[in-house]
Parts: sequence; C-alpha cells; structure tokens
Amino acid sequence: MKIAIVCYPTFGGSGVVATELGIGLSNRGHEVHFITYKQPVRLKYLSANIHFHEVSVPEYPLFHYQPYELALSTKLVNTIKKYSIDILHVHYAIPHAYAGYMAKKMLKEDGYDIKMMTTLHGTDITLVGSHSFYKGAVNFSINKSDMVTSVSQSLKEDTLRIFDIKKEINVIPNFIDFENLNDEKKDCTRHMMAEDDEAIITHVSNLRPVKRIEDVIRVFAKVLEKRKAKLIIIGAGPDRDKAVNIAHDLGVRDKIIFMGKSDDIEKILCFSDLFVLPSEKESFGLAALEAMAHKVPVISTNTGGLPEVNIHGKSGYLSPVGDVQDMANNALKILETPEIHQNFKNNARKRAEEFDIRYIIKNYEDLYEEMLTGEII
Ligand code: GMT
Repeated sequence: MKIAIVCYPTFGGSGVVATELGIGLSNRGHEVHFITYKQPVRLKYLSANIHFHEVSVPEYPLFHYQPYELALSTKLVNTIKKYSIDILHVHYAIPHAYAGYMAKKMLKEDGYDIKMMTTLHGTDITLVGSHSFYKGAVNFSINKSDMVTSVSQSLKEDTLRIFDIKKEINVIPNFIDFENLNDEKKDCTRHMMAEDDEAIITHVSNLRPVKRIEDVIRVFAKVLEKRKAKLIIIGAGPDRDKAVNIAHDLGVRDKIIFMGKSDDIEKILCFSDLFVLPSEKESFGLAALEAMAHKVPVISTNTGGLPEVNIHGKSGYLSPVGDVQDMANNALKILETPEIHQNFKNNARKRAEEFDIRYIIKNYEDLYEEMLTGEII
C-alpha cells in the first residue's frame, strides 16, 4: 500500500508513534510518505520506501497566525495525487484531522477518493480538543474520518464521553520495536551518572503541567530521606524552572541531573533503576512503556491508560494522582530489596513484550485494508 502519514515531528509521543509506525510499515513493504513541517526526530534515514515532504508556511505580515492547516491540506492534495497514495493516516486530531478532511474534499472534486484514518493520542481529546475553542471542529473532523483509532481503551471512553462521536473507535495500543531496541549493544556508562550505591531514578517528558513534574521531585526527595539516589530528568518544557526551584527548596538540587531533550534515552534507561511518571492525565504513557522495555519498573499514577500498560504490583505500582507519599513508599519497596527489584525488572520487560510492534502493526494494516475494500479482515 501507499500510505501518507501526517504527524508532529517533535519529541512528543504521538510523533514518535507515527514515525515508528511508518518505519515498521515500510519494513513490511509499504511505501510511506511523511508529511509534516520538519523531518520527524525519530526518522533518521530516508529510503526508497520512506519519503518526507515538508510543509512550509511562508511568513506574511498580514497574518498574526500562519495558516498551517491550509498549507498542509494543499500539500496533502498534491502529494496524494502525485504518488497515487491509497491511505491518509493522520496522528493527533488537531489540526491534522481537520486539514485531512479538507484535502479529502478537495480530492473528491477531482474524482479521487482518499480514505482517511485518524488516530487519537490523548491531549488532542482530553486537554486541548475538549476546549470550547476547538471542540466543534474536532468533533466534526473525527466524525468525518473513514476510520478512527485510539491508543487505549481509556482514551476511547474519554472520547465518547467528551464528544458526540458517531463512528466506531478502534483501540490499537502503542508499541515497541524490539528488533531495533539494541538494548544489549548500548554502552551502559552508569558510573558517569551515579555512585555504585546510588539508585538511579529517571523521568522523561515534555515538562508540561499535565506531567506534574513537581511530584517527581517530591517523590525523589522522600526516597532520598531513606536511601542514596540520583534523579535524571530528560526533556524540556515550561515547568523546568519550577522543578529547579522546588529541588532547591527541598535541598535536593545537587542530586538531580537535568538533561534537556535527548536522542539517547535508551542509553539512560539501560542503567536506570526506576522510572517515575506521576501525570495528571496520560492516555497511554509511551514513556513508561519504553522504560519497561528496558527492564525499568515504573512508579506511576493510575490515571487514563496507565493501568493498561503498567501492572500494579508486577511491572511497577500505581498511585492516585498527587499521592507522593504512596509513590515514594512504592519506589522504596522496589529499590530496597534486590530480589524484589530483579523481579519487577523482569516483569516490566515481559509486560512490554506484549506490545511488540510485530503484533500491533497488523491491526493497522487490517483496518487500512478494510477501508480500501470495505471488507472486515
Ligand atoms: O503528552 C505527551 O507527552 C505528548 C503527547 C503527544 O501527543 O505527543 O502524548 C500523548 O500521546 C502519546 C502517544 O500516543 C501517549 O503515550 C501519551 O500518554 C499522550 N499524552 C497524554 O495523554 C498526556
């Protein structure tokens, strides 16, 4: 099949999932065209089967906001026609489903019937999409998609509760490409980050309020009351300074390494002892799944889709949002006994293997086929 993928090219989870999916599809012989404003960060190489088409929006003094959706739908129409694309797959509803639908309508005028799948990722529904500024357009474009998927059961339920959706929502969870994980080959330079007797706790996110970065620091400070540890924070975002201030106030700043955005998350995860994700909302928690794939147990909240990924008492623990004492107790339960820690590490990896791309990708292929033929595979 020839598949056009629209996504955000940044470090966010939806862009990562879209890129890994495109790479996976190309490995299975499909021709994949990424259409977005920058080459996706996880897309390291292009090949005969993987193409990238840049959407540019020239500055014009009259525009206070550049009309990205307009440029995107025009680019979609041109690319879809030029390469005879079969499927348009947009990730993150805002504004991609809306721009995709415009492209679909324009193509229809020329007698070209493109099938469009929209994959909902989380904040496009729970945080941004539900805002009254966007809600009507998001509702409309989800209903106009030929196929809709969500990355967890919890997100499906949120979507049906928040919007007036007339379409079936298919749940296809996020995944890990274990073949390219290379976990054995990474140089695990633990000693550069911490002393041998210090536990390494890691957090990866875009440091937005929804991630509750202050809770990461508070949990860490409580762990430090009982044992030696280091905290590594990977990612950049608006709450970074707040996190630094809280760390100073709690007297733990010198035990925290802020790494900023990184392409080397795998290298850090390979020597991490624990991963902390205390989010307010989390439709899936790809960062947690990536940690688990590297045998890192997860201390998370029980919000959204996290219980569908992290199994309480097996791959980690779940706590109510904001309950830092419970999260710290759980962290210590795992870190204080080597046998328990080893058990959780093994369970985390085993659980992550259930999300192997080899099992998940077929679900997308079947739905593409269904859109094209009308037959349920
Ligand atoms: O919240 C983020 O870190 C970014 C955001 C995105 O769309 O890029 O993540 C959402 O999609 C991810 C991939 O499907 C999910 O794993 C995240 O749970 C989800 N974030 C939220 O729901 C807050």
